[in-house]
Order: sequence, then C-alpha cells, then structure tokens
Amino acid sequence: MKIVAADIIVSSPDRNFVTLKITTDEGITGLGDATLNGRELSVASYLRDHVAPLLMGRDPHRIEDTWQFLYRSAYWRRGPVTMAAIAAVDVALWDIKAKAAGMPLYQLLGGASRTGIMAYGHASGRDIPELFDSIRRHLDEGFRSIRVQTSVPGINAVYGVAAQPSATGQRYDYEPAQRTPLPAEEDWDTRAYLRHLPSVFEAVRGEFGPELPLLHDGHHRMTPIQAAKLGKALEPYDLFWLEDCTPAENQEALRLVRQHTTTPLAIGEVFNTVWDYQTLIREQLIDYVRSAVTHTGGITAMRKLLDFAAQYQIKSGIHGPTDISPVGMAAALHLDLAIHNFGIQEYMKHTPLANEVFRQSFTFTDGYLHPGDQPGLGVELDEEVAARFPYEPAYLPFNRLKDGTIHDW
Ligand code: CS2
Ligand code: MG
Repeated sequence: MKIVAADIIVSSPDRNFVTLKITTDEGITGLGDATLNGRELSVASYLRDHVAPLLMGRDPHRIEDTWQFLYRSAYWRRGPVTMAAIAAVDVALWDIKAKAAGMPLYQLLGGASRTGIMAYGHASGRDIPELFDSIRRHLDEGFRSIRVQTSVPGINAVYGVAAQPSATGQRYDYEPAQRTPLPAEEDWDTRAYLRHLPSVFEAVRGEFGPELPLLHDGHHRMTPIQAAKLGKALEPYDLFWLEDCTPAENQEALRLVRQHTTTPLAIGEVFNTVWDYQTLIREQLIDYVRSAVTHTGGITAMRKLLDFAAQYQIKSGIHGPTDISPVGMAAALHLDLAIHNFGIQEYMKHTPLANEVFRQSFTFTDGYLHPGDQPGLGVELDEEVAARFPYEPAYLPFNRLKDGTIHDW
C-alpha cells in the first residue's frame, strides 16, 4: 500500500479545525486532527509545505518509521506546531491501518481494558446559583464527574465561565477562542481568586454531597506557593484533581506544591513531548497526564508517554475541549479504552454545526464514553460541508494584572 495524497482541510463551522486526510493507492483514507487553537494556520502550513510532500509514496503501515522520520528529519525538535503536525500524520496512519485490518483502532492497541471511559463535563457559573444550575444540567446530561469554574468577584472575565447563554439559551460550554482579529485582553487577580475559590467548593459540596468527583482548572496562573496554598485550602473538599496549578515549564516548581498539599495534581495540556514531563513523572510530582493526542505527536507518542507514567502510578487525563476536533477526540477514546492507567477523559461536546462537518460515531452513555466498533477511528469528514466554513481568525485571550503586567491566561 502507498500514500498517494495528503490533503489539509481547514474548516470553521463555529471554531477553526485543521484536519489532515491521507489517501492510499488502495482507496483507504485516514484522518488526523491538527488543530492548535489560535495558531491553526501555522500547523496547516507545516503540514502542507513541509510534511505532505515527504509522505508521497511511503508505506502507510510503517507508522513508527514515519513518526521517527518526521521527528528526526526536521532537525528542529519538539514544539506545539511540529508535534501537532506529526500527530495528525500519526493518527491518520493508525486510522488507515485499523481500517485495513477491519478493526476499531483500540483493538490494535491491545483491545479494551474497560467497558467505558469515565468523562467529565464543564460546569460553570457567574455566581453560585448559576453554577448549581450548570452542575445539575451536566448531571442530567449523564455526566458523573464535573469540572467547576466560576467568576471571581472583582475580575471581569474569568477562564471557563461563558459570559452569556449561547444563542440556544443554554449555558454553552465555554469556547475560549474569540473570533476577533486580535487577542482579547482580560484581567486577573490571584489573591481575589484564592480568597474566593474555597467558598465555592464548600457550597458545591454542601449542595451535591461528598461523593461527586469534582475537578478544577487553575489554568497556569499561580506561583508555586500560591498553588500550594490553594491545594491545601481545597483538601476538605476532596477534589478529583486541581489542574495546571502553576506554569510547569520549570517542572521542579511542583516539588514545592507537593510538599504542602495532598490535592491530586493534573498538568500537561500545553506540553507536547515526554521530555516536558520527565521530572514531573520520575519524581511523582503529578497524578494525571493532561496532554491531548493531537498536541503530543499522536497515538504513537502518547502511548509511550502514558506507559512511562504508568511505571509511577500516574494516570491519563487526556485533554478534550472543543478545540480538539472530533477526530482528535476519537483518537483519545481509542487510547483511553486500551491503556491500563486510564484516569478520566475531558469531554466538551462539539456543536451540531461541527457535527455536520465531522460524522462521529462515539457514544456518551450514563457518564461513560466509548469510541464504537467501526473499523478505524470511527470519524468521517464531509468535505463538501467543511468547505462551507472557511477559516476565520480567532485567538485565545491574554491577561493583564491591575498594574498592566502581562500574566498567564
Ligand atoms: C482548558 C482548555 O480544557 C481545559 O482544561 O485548559 O479549555 C484550554 O483553555 C483550551 O484548550 C485552550 O485552547
Ligand atoms: Mg486546562
């Protein structure tokens, strides 16, 4: 079998998605997600201008060799654009291999290690009553684990809280990328956030009881000692995890946090290779690996990363917001089903419009996801519908503190 075409499809039904479609001389095609929120065109160009020409004539079954070729022949290593491009090729080749074998992809990864994949949904609210409504709606939708994000008194726009109900009137999952020609400036005040958050979890535990798994995303904004303070303050509320409590390029920073709190820690959605985790995993400074298949070099690389983590009793918590396309989500689910050290899967539902572009066949039943048993990934892209939605510039916001200093968003 030989690769005869590699097409990059950029479509923006309600947010930008970048999809790689690889076609073989036997007519089997494979899809890979290459969406990098706010930098989509960089990955599209990397694929179109520097990767697609290299794939022509290659044997699609040689997945490991193709991965190593793309990683090492570029000379320049790592980074979100490179690893998203390699991920898209990798996942498309796994899709092709599984289709050729007539099996769902997870069967090629060792088969199912569980019957379903526990998902968590994104509850949010501008105040406690709205937050409770959002939690109830997610419970009604079947979620059995809930991420909790709220506004903070004194801060105008906080990550994770939809500013207003969507057109359908529903409290829509928070889509952070804004369709504006330039990134939007938001504000932040860590001390106000630290004063406020424990009372939110006290109220949620009071209303929903001790059992419901609750998660929270700190979104990279605290110093290590502030993260330690928050982790300690949240211990009475028994969180499933506190995510991105502090920027972790300096992996050693988590040593300080770990000394002060037993709140489980999840890190890594902005990472893109195993090297970003080496200290975090070896010193057991985290409990969950947060990377997405789409941003970390694909299934081939993500499997190796999670196997390394498994040696240290660290589990998966694969990133699954709406800026991971249904193709990237399906890749995550096949991996989630097969690995032993599965933790939890983030699940932010794509909109009906996105589901017109991507015909996905994974299921969500009573809080559990399943990739399905059709051959391959189980996702098809309707190129005719996709072509109706050309790229639109959209950027993630950025933060400034009250004195105007740029801060992590
Ligand atoms: C968030 C994401 O899902 C999460 O945990 O951190 O919503 C993140 O803000 C976006 O993926 C950025 O594009
Ligand atoms: Mg996050």
